[in-house]
Amino acid sequence: MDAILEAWAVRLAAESPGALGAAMAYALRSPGKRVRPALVFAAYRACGGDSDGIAGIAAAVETVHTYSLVHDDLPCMDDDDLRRGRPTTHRQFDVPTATRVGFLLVPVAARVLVEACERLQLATGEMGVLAAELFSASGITGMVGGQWLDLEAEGRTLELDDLQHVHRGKTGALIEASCVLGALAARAAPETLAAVREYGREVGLAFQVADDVLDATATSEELGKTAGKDAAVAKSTYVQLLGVEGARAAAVRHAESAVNSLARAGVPLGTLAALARYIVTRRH
Ligand code: GRG
Repeated sequence: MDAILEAWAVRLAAESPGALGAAMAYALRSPGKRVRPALVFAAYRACGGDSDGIAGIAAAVETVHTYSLVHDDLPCMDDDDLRRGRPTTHRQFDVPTATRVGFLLVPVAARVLVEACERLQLATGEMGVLAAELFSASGITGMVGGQWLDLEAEGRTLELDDLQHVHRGKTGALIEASCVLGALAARAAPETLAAVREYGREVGLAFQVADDVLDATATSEELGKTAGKDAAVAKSTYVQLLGVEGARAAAVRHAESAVNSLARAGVPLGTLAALARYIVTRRH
C-alpha cells in the first residue's frame, strides 16, 4: 500500500511541477498508522480474498483520509501546525496550496480506486458499487457532514446521541467503508457483508471515542499532533460527557460489539478482532 502511494506521489509531482505537486507528494508520503488500510486488508482476507491487488483499494481509502487530514488542519478548521509528527501541509507550504492539495486528492483517490479495481479484475458494475461506497462515506452523509456538524458544535454541549451521530459521520463512515470495501472486493455473500459493515460501524465509533480519550490523556509527542485541542475549543467529546474511564469503557463496549457481529455471522475473527482491540488500546 505504501509503495502504491509512493508511486502516486512521484506521478503527481511530475503531473503538477512546482509547489503543488511537491505538496501533494508531501501529504501522500506522510507516515500515518494506516488503520484504514489494515481494515481493508483484514476484511478482504476474512471474506476469502487472496490477491495483493487489494493494496490498491487500501491506497484509495488512505488517499481520501490523507485529504481529510490536510483540510482538517487548515486555519479555517482545526488550525494545527503538527500532523503525524511533521509540519502540517499548509505549514510546510502555504494555505492556498494545502487547500488545493486537499481538493485535488479526491479525484486522485478515484483514479487509485479505478486502477485497483482493474488489477483485481472487478467488473464495471462491481467497481461502481465500491466507488459509491467510498465516496458516499466521504461526503455529506459521512465524513464531510460529520466534520461540518463537529465544527458547528464547538462551544456547545451535545447529548450523547448527537455526539455519536457526529462521530459516526466524521470518523466512523470512512472506517466502516474501509471494511465494506474489503468485503466487496472479496465478493462476500450478503450476510457476511452485513456483518462486516456492522463491525466497521462499531469499530469506527470506537476509534473516535478512543481518539477523544487520547486527546485528553496523551502528549503531543505521543500523538504526533497537538494534544488537548478538544478542551481548548470546548468541543463536546465522550470524555467531557462520560469522563476518561467512562469513555474508555464505551470504546471497549463498541469494539466488543463489533467482534460479536462477526462471530454471530461466522466470519473469521483473526486480524479483525486484533484490530478492534488495537483501536481501543492504542497509545497514538
Ligand atoms: C468541508 C466541513 C468540510 C469538511 C471537509 C476535513 C474534512 C472534510 C473532514 C475531517 C475528517 C477528520 C479529520 C476526522 C477525524 C478522523 C481522525 C480521528 C483522524 C485521525 O486518524 P488516525 O489516528 O490518523 O488514523 P493517522 O495519522 O494515523 O492516519
